Amino acid sequence: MSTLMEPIDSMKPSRELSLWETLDYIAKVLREGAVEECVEVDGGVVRGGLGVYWALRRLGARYAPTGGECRAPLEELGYYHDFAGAPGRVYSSGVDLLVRGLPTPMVMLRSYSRGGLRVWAKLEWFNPFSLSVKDKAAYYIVEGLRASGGVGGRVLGDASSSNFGVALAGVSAYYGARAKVYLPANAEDFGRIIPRLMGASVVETDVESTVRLLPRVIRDSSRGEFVHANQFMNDRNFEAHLRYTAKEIDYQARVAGLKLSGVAGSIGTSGHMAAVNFYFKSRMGPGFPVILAQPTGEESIPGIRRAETGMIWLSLIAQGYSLYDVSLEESLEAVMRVARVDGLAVSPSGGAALAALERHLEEQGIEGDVVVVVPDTGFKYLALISKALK
Ligand code: E1O
Repeated sequence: MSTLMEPIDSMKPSRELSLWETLDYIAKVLREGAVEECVEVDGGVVRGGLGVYWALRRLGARYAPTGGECRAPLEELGYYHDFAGAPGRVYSSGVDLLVRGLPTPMVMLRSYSRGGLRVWAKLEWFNPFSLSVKDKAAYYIVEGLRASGGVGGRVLGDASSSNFGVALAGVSAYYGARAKVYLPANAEDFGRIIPRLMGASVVETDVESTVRLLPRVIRDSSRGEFVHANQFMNDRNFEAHLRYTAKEIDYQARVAGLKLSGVAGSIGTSGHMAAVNFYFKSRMGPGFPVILAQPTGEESIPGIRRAETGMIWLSLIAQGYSLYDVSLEESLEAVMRVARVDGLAVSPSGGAALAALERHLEEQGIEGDVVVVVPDTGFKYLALISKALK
């Protein structure tokens, strides 16, 4: 007997399960690499198997099993269909490019590969709006707002170290909304200028970190000035990276025949790396190495901060990762090493992830294929990089 499948888009859930109610189902689906339960659909409405339905929907599968044997491997459920691409790389909009342009490319780094280890950089600057990993969070958050009442004519506001503000401004412009971006004192020039170019308003402050801006953002949004996108708490940030960044790495490892033996990255909201951690701990087992970089002590590395400053998904969902303190100097040394051997200019946060990986390798070697998420390009951090060259 075979399994009957129906498109998830054709089903309406009888109620919504939150991300938190769905996590165990997501973990099970990833662990098994298959679904072993049917979604019960009655007149187009999902009556039973809501957990499986929401897990598959959140992971971006196209079909759900609805009858027969009720067992199907993920591939047969259109699980990787998100990455089918666009013929000729021709797109109807920047948003279309952002979504159907995925996966972002992965490049082997000669500067970090050695012996039985190959290190792959996943280049998130190939996202079109902010040229950074933050496009995915902004897009997914705005999609959520569009689904619950629309965004046209509205103002979408948030605090950002720079990249998320640009991404929010770009996606908002496309959907006829306006962004309002609150920046800390150490924001980058591009973070002050590009959102304005995209029609956003920018509030420049002398507050020293993005999280410390939140009380003001929450106060202004509760006065009804704007809708708070809330990259630090909105679960759509985490979900975007579960469905995209993490699943992309999974997909890319499969098609390239990699022996995936670890993933490294850096943390700001923790959206992307908490999702990567949850995904691969579920899929590969709790011992799968996930290596995270945080800035040492009081040092500032653009876009990232220390775990103890509070990151919802990292503290509540992610477990068993290895966290390394990385200095700005070490980050910039890593940026230089990649630039001089591979000819690629990665961001300081990408350098931090590589420095954390290097530290991990000194403590316990890894063989096989390790993916390092590079959130951004070095082209945006000229002042910092030119100082490092002196
Ligand atoms: C890494 C990250 N590298 C760069 C960021 S501070 C939040 C955010 C912003 O407002 N920047 O732009 O947030 P997540 O942990 O997924 O990514 C860390 C250059 C960044 O800009 C995040």
